[in-house]
Order: sequence, then structure tokens, then C-alpha cells
Amino acid sequence: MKNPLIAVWIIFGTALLCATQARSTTPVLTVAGYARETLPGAPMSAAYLSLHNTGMQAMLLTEVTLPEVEGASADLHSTEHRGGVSRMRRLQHLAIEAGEQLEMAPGGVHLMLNGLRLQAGETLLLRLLFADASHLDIRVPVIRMDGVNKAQHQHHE
Ligand SMILES: [Cu+2]
Repeated sequence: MKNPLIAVWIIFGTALLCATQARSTTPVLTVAGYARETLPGAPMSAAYLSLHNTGMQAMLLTEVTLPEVEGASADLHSTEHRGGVSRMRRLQHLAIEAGEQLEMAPGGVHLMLNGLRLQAGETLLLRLLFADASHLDIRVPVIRMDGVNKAQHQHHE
């Protein structure tokens, strides 16, 4: 395991399974996830989903909305690391291939949340809209993520 971030993430991810009770399922898709508490002074937060496509066809996630929070929005972002600098890029959609288990994570693909403040202990309802006009609602827990912040800083140095 070359990447210390991945090692930390796996350990953290195991602990997280207990905290992440939220899970939503369609015949072909299983989704779990969590949102991170808004840091003091931060204008935005993020949510991370695990999407498992158990079907025979790719699923195309085109939009995520926050039905319970007026004026708030969620954007699909990827993170690119180049020359020691991380940049976020907005994605028009996210494909989950047949059989694929796609894991969003800090420093990777994530949902950027704007226009709301989240506190640990709360829950957040996310509505995932797909290209085939289906949608899936999932309620995720809001958690504090100090440990992951430290791991990322070590990784980036
Ligand atoms: Cu972002």
C-alpha cells in the first residue's frame, strides 16, 4: 500500500460503517453515504456517497438536489492533483458502470454542498436524479471529520 491516504481512508471507512446507517436501494443501485459538518467560516461543505451498481447497465447520475433545504444546492465535483496542487472540477454527470462500486472520498469525487450549514448529529436528505428519469432519495448522517483532514494534510505535505 503505497498511498498513506488510502490506508488511512480504509481504517476510517471501517469505523464509518457504524456511523453510516443510511442506505438506500433500488433494484440495481445501493447507495450509502455521509455529509461532513460545515467548518467554522467555510462557505460550503461536502457529502460523500458510495454507489454500487448491481445491474447490467451503466447508471448516469445527472443531478443531486436537497429537497429539504430551500436555496441550497449540490454540485458533482472531481478533484485533480497536479504538481502538488489540488483543483476541483465540476462534473456534468457521473457514470456508475454495471457492476461498479464507486466511492466518493475527500480528495476525490465528492458532492459540493452550497447554501446551508451542517452540524454533526443532523441528517441531510439527498435526491439523486438519473439520466433514465429515475431518482433515489437517501438520508445521510452529518459527521465531524477531523481525522481525515489531518490525513490529507500529511498526504499533501
Ligand atoms: Cu468541490
